[in-house]
Formats: sequence, C-alpha cells, structure tokens
Amino acid sequence: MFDTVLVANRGEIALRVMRACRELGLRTVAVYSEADRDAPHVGYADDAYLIGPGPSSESYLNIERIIETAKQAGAGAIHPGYGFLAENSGFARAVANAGLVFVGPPPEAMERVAGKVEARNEAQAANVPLVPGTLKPLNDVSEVLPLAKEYGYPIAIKAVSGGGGRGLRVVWNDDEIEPAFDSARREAEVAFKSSALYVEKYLNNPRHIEIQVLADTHGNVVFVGERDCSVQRRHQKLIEECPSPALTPELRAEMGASAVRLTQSVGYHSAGTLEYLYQDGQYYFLEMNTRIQVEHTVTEMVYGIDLVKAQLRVAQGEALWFSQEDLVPRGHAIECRINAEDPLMNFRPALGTLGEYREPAGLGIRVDSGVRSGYSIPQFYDSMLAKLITWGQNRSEAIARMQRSLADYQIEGLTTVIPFHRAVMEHPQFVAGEFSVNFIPQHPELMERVALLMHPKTEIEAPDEADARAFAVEVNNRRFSVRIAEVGGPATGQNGKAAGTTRKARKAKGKAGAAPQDANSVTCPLQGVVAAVRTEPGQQVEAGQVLFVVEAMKMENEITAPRAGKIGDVRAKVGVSIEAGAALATYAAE
Ligand code: MV4
Repeated sequence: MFDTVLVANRGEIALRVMRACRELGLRTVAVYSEADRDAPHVGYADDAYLIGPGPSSESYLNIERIIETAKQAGAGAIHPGYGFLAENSGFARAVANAGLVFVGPPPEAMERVAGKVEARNEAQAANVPLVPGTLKPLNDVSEVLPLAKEYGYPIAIKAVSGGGGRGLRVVWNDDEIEPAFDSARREAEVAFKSSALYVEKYLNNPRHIEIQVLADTHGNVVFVGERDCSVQRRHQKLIEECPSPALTPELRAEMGASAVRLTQSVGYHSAGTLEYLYQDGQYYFLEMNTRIQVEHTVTEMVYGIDLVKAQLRVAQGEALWFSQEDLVPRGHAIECRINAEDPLMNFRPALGTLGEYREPAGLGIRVDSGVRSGYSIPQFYDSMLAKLITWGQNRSEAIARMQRSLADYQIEGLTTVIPFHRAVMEHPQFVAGEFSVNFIPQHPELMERVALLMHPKTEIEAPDEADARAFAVEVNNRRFSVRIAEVGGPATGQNGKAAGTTRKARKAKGKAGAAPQDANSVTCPLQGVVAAVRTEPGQQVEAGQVLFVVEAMKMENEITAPRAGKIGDVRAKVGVSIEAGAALATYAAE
C-alpha cells in the first residue's frame, strides 16, 4: 500500500512514530524548520526536508508545503503526530485529495466530534452519558440565568470550539454570569475565531479519565483501557497513569463500551481518545480527541500494544488482529512529562541549552525523548523535553520505580519539572490514589516541598554552584564527594556574613520577568494585551479583587489586587500591549 511515511511533526513524537515505521519496514521522511536543523528527529529519519522558518505557522502548519514535500520524497502516507495539524480535518482531506494516506481518522469523523456541542449531540445519540447542559449553542447571555436555575450553581460557560480550558468560565452566582459570558466570548473569539458558547453544570471535584479506542476500516472497534490524567495544571497534563486508581473492572467495561459505541457511530478509524469526567461514581463524556495522544505510552505498557504501529497497520487497511477479550491489562504504568519549566515560577518555560544529559535506565523504564546533550531548546515550540514512563507489577512498584528514575535522571543547564514530580510521587494523597483535577491547588504543601527540593536549606550561606568545585576524596579508604568553595568571598562584614553579593542577590539579578510587586502599583506579571479593565481611579479594592484581564498566549489572565487598598491612576487601556513588570495602575495598599 505505502512503503514511505512522512512524519509531519517534531520532537519526541516524531521519533516515536519513526521508530514504529522502522519496525514495520517503512521508510521515514522527516520535515523540519530552520530552528530544528539540529533536532534529533531530523537525524533519525531516512530522509529529511527543510519546510520553512521557525514559527510553526510557517513550517509545521504549512499544509501545502508538507503535502508537496511528501510527493517529492515519494511518501505514500503522512503521520501527523499530536498537536500541529493532527486534528485539522482540512489537512486530512487535503492529504487524501493528493492521493496520500492520512494516518488518522477520516475527515468526516473528525468533523462530527470537533465541536463540543456537535460531540455532545453525537454522544447523546449513542447513549453515552453527558454532563447536564445545553445541546445547542447559546444565542444570548439572557439564556444563561434560566439554565443556571435549572442545573443549580456552579455552572460552566464553555466555548463550542473550546480546548485546553480556553473559553471556559465557572459561574457561582447570578452576578458573575455577565462578566463570565463576555470574557469567555472574547477568549473564544481570539483563540478559535468563533465566539459560540454553551452551558454545562459544573462538577467541582472530578477526575479526568479518558478511554483509548482503536478502530480499523472494517468496522471493528475496541477500547484499550483508560488513563487517569487528573494531575494537571492549567489544563496542561503533567502526570498520567494506566489503569485509573478510581475505576472498578465493571466501570471500566461500562465506560469502554460507551466509548466504543460513540466511536462506531461516527464512522471513526485509527486510534482515538474519549475524555470523561468522573465524580461520585458517575462518568460523563466531555470530548473526543481524534489523534494519538502524548500519554498513549502508559496504555502501551499495560496492554502490550504498540498503538502507533496499530495506527499504521490500520491505515494500510489491515483488520484488527485481536479482539476485546484479548486486551487484558497487566500491572501499572505512570508517565511524568519532563518539561523545561520552572515549577516555582508558575511553570514558566525555561529556555536554554542542555548540558550533561543522562536518562535513567533499567527494568520497567521507558524514556521517549526529543533531546540530547548539548541541544538548544528552540523558542518556537512547547517545553516538553521528554516523557519518563515507568511500569510496575502494581501501582506502588510503578511509583517506587518513578522515584528512583527521577532521581537518576540527570539534566543540566535547564530548570525542569523533575522536583515537582518527585514531590508528587511522595505525596500521601497521590500514593493513596486519591486525587482530582484540583490536586495541585488543594495541596499547597506540595509546592512548598518542591521549593525545598529545588533549593535545599543549608546551615551556612550556600555557595553558588558555579563557584564550587567538586572533588572525590578518600578518607580511610572510604570515598566521599565534596564540594569546595570559598564561602562569602574574601571581604566579610562585621557580622561575619558576606559583604559582597549574597547568593540570593546574585540569583535575583539573573532572573528576568518576575514582576516586582511593590505596595504602590499593580504590576502585570506577564506580557500580553489588556482585555478588560475592571477598576477605576479612586476605587477602594479588596485583596484578590479582579482589576484587569490580560490576554496572553490566547489565554485570559485575571490580575488581582495583591492587597486591599485604594486605586490611584489606571494606566492600562483595553487593547493595549503591556510588558511583564509594567504597572497597570498605581495604588495605595492599606
Ligand atoms: C468541566 C469541568 C467540570 N464540569 N466541565 C477543562 C478543560 C476542558 N477540556 C474541560 N474542562 C473541565 N470541564 C464541567 N461541566 C472541569 C474541567 C476541568 C478539567 C477537566 C479535565 C482535566 C483538568 C481539568 C481541570 C480543571 C477543570
């Protein structure tokens, strides 16, 4: 059918797909941007083609260029990975129209579940449980109040084209309807160029559980268990596991059967994921993702199925070579996403170049990585460096193995979320399997532990890492590692402390972007565009009161008063760009 696959992606997933191709004897073609000349996926492919400048809009999202390249390279199929063009039905159609195979579902099936309201109607028709809510987009804000009365507060106002939490607003009382509606509409318009909204009852403490499905072109559909993806932050998943600690075999079978019904009814084939919320023993369909997902790996470890190879074989027209009864889970797998982000700075992406880089190894450990020693992280793409997956005979073995491999993982030159994962793996609620999507905000002690892991408290003023030299010494034949540094520098003050720059002062100098929050101004913590001004000169405000809304990275961020006080000048205007650290208003804190 096809013997060459173009992988329209980068990073770890491009490598992941190419490995699967190799095992199937398929030739691989990479595409890359000018920022990715040095990227690992380029070197791994049999052939590689430059497709444009760094920004993805000019390279990895350039549909015509990618299809042209596939033809030029003699590829018969295109695998989109995840992100970029993976869920773009226009791309899937253009690939097919060019006489190539899209390794994914048919565009018609993608479109039937693309919009949230359409997906809800499809789910309803397939008898899949839904969160109570509307089955049509709203025409006007006035429709919200009667719905709130019907479902009871809290309710969620959601964007029909939503995703990643964009255009989602939770409303707790009548007064919040209007501002939430306006804000959701603005955000939806910016992010999706569609301002259509709908309403659901809001579940306040659910788990996020998703079902993996696999369908061939002959009408066979199976589900490959579930994943629990509840540990996330701002709709970015951080940890996923299979199976979910919350499900019984009966519930798994019931949810799985519902997922198979919906998959079958929309004429789907390839791998797909149905997202559900799970609370108080009830499950509710949320949306369908029509791609291979980042966290597919944990399913593979527990079910022993290579999902990417399955996608490729199904795309070649092969019928599923196993049945539902053959799919038996074995043991437990956990994935930690290894992102270059600073957990203590709101998980802000950390750019830089990798120094020493060593991955953990051994039984039950899998690292799907897109980086290597000496690699510079391009600024244009996401901050995920690698995925660390551990398998164990049971959940506690998988956790112990994760703790061990997080400790063994050596990544120098960049701040990563590894200390966050270490804190989670030792957290009693996580270990007990008791968590919801609110896990991180519900446990402030977690981030305190992360801070301690990142900056251990020492008795003496700790020297800068860069100033210290490491030695191995032998004392009575026993080997010790010691770090030697001159503490405080040559000049010492009267109290014996360093008179020069302290570690703290040096650290602070090196860190840009953190907005100084002085008592006389409300500063903007991030660069963006002012979307709303909710205060006026002379206004008395309370601590935590929303004063401004700033749109950045297509997300709306509420800027609140750090303390109670009185607003002086309001400097920000709607539509104006604002730098991180700039003052939005002056105020006198009480
Ligand atoms: C919800 C919800 C509670 N009730 N809908 C967030 C992103 C979007 N994909 C769906 N989301 C939610 N929808 C109702 N009716 C809670 C969330 C939610 C969430 C969902 C999955 C994973 C993490 C989450 C974190 C916060 C809120």
